[in-house]
Amino acid sequence: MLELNGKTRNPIIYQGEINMQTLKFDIHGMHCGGCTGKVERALSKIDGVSHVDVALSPGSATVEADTNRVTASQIEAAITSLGYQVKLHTAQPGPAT
Ligand SMILES: [Cu+2]
Repeated sequence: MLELNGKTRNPIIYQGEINMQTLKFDIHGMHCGGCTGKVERALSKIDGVSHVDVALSPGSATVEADTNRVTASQIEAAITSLGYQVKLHTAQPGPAT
């Protein structure tokens, strides 16, 4: 809706709306600080990503991103292209296995 209190609002405001989310990824294949640094640098460069924290053991990345500008699968693709296996870590409890 572009009307608020009878005033038409600038659509630019809506285009610029941000949706910050913290995404956690499990990463396999990193074996040293060079690997974590490589992932961290690659993810930091992605437009919409504001903060990246990569851990070596267990391999994971915590990414704060504006999901209106970048999707989890784009981040996954960036990690995959470096040669690592990655899976979006869901915080919700899954079915018991
Ligand atoms: Cu390494």
